[in-house]
Amino acid sequence: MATIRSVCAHDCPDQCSLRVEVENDRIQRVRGDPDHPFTAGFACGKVHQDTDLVHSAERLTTPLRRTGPKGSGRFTPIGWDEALDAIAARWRAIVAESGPLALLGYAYSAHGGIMNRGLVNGLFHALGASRLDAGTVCDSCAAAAWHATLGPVGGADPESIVHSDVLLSWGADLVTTNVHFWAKVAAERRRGLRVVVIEPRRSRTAKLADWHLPIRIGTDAALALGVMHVLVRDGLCDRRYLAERTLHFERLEAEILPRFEPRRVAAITGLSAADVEQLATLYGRARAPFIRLGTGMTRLAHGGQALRAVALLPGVTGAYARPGGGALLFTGDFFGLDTSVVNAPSGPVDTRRINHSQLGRALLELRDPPIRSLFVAANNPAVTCPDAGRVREALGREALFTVVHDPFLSVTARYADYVLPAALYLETEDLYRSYGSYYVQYGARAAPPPGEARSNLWVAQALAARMGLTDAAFRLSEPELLREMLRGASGAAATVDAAAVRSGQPIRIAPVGEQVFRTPSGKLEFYSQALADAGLPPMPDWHPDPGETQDSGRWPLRLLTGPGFFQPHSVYAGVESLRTREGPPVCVLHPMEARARELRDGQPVRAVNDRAAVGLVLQVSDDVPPGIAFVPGQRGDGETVFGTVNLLCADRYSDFGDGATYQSTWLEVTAWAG
Ligand SMILES: Nc1nc2c(c(=O)[nH]1)N[C@H]1C(S)=C(S)[C@@H](COP(=O)(O)OP(=O)(O)OC[C@H]3O[C@@H](n4cnc5c(=O)[nH]c(N)nc54)[C@H](O)[C@@H]3O)O[C@H]1N2
Ligand SMILES: Nc1nc2c(c(=O)[nH]1)N[C@H]1C(S)=C(S)[C@@H](COP(=O)(O)OP(=O)(O)OC[C@H]3O[C@@H](n4cnc5c(=O)[nH]c(N)nc54)[C@H](O)[C@@H]3O)O[C@H]1N2
Ligand code: SF4
Ligand SMILES: [Mo]
Repeated sequence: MATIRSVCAHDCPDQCSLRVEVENDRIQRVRGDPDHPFTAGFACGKVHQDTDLVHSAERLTTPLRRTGPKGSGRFTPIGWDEALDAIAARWRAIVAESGPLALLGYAYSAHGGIMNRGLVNGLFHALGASRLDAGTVCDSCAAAAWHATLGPVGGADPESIVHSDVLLSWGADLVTTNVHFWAKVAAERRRGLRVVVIEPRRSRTAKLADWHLPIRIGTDAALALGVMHVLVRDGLCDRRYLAERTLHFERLEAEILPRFEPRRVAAITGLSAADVEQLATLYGRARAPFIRLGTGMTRLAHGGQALRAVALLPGVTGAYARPGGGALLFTGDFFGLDTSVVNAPSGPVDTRRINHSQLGRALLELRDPPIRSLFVAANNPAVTCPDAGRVREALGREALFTVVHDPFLSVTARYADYVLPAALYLETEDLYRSYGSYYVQYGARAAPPPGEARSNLWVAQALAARMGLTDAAFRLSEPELLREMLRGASGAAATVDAAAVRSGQPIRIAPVGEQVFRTPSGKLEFYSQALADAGLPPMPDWHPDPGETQDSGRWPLRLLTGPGFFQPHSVYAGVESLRTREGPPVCVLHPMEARARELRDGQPVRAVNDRAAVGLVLQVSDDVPPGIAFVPGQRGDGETVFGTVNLLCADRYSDFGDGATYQSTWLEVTAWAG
């Protein structure tokens, strides 16, 4: 039995180092690496079972060509050469007739490796195709709010939690989505670290907290401004820090904060005025309060304002200057790796851009030229994109030539003209940089893929060759691409030793000293001229959203989405044991709401609004407040009673970063009547 050191490529802030036990080219066991400080010897409950994922009988092992109507899932196996030749021939014909903008191709989040994600995008970059702004379904709103406030910088080092006395987990279910940080937090609690969870439902993390503040969805900006109001009133601001390191707090203090007295904040957030006072006192008196920002608070109409307001808090007390203080959203901006080697080997600097959240609309409505071919890798937009109904309508059109590269016959793949079998991450080699901790690591291939499954990188290179692209990136091996990326690195990454990276050891590259800001002013911006110039409010504020107010008058329940504990989005949809482990796809209602509708725990229900009706199984629990329908995860057709949750969600943009607004969705839940 050999043990191979690899890296977890699931879309997860922890980016674990893994020890993979392999016998006769077969993966036997996946464990967390004891010699990685952040992984600390354990893999999460999901990856612990990744042997089931790798060895699933439902894996695709040959390329497939469609034989039935789109969506029917009827295919015939074919060879790689036949598939690739047919795809390239069709693309060449489309480019000749309509130009390269008629092509749209991308890889998204299900393989987090820089090369396996990057080179697919690099292929379409080099072809001059239309370009997908992919992060909009996930974190573009959060990232835009962070950038407008601190600039493109990494946040507080999660390992600095050893210096913290208070942790605010704000809009994150850490036990589920950031469990290695949670393990560090748990250890520090024995030392006296206090944990406050701010989130609408009693999540797994909230249940373990010292204090849970069940905030009303979409009101975080009001709470953060209320805390600031009290900090000012009670003299708990760090005036020197505010003067030296921040911009225009005096304007916020004069123009915005007076409106956020605790009583009004209580009415907005559904918390009590005493809670607001107590939170402000706890935060203001803490020596080194650490805020772990989650993206959960940003997936709605005014999500950007929410995250921006919370990210400003450590500036008011000067916590950004103290070890263990500050805030963490992401770390990725810090590293300075040159990913253009794979992402943008050649091709136009800019081209027509398409928002991922509006993929369906773009496929249906764009003209001059319309999108005539779509290539999808590591993404399942028919399930995970907002307005999934429109995505499906577009995928169902004969005129759209669709190619999907996936280890499984995903819901999206069922619509494809050609399906290409993908290797899973343990069957690939890649460079990883974390977005929730400060490590880079090179992950080795633990075993060969089954049958003829191939990596994203291999497919990108094979298609590039057929499309006549000559960039070096399409010829280089993984180690050679690694060398190129390090050669072009700037900032912190420029200091790392290529041989050390290549050896597979985790390399820590972390910021030292107080939080830096890379805004136009070089300071933490309470007032952002860049936002004002973009037509957005320059200072954080909270107002009800007119669209949400209107919908809430028509439908009684608001949708809350959150992560599946055992299900990273739809990645495990193709494995029987992993589907069973997560349980049936549920909609969770408070007992009061269930009673009012005469619904019982365990019965099939219809989640319905103007867009669609989706069939889920009812779970009755007071972990969810009244007025909310909580649907964890994004489970696809075949698992659900009917449809998928994103059929209910509009493709409206968030205020910052044109992000998805799943939670600006209202609905009713009734008994399932077929
Ligand atoms: N097990 C598991 N792990 C995952 C994933 C998964 O699907 N499953 N997905 C991965 C990916 S791609 C990502 S982007 C990250 C996301 O991880 P996080 O950044 O933690 O974000 P979410 O999991 O979307 O949401 C976190 C919490 O926000 C809460 N929330 C919702 N609305 C509000 C609000 O208005 N205010 C506040 N304060 N809280 C709110 C939700 O109840 C939820 O529990 O997780 C990654 N890790
Ligand atoms: N309602 C609602 N919708 C959401 C969210 C939400 O909170 N609520 N969260 C959003 C977020 S944060 C995100 S990041 C997106 C994620 O959405 P997606 O990117 O669609 O994520 P997954 O379902 O994780 O993976 C998509 C596909 O990749 C395949 N795959 C796995 N590994 C590989 C590989 O190595 N190569 C290839 N080619 N394919 C592979 C899987 O089998 C799966 O079919 O969903 C978003 N959708
Ligand atoms: S916690 Fe995240 S990075 Fe670690 S093994 Fe689980 S999914 Fe992978
Ligand atoms: Mo995400």
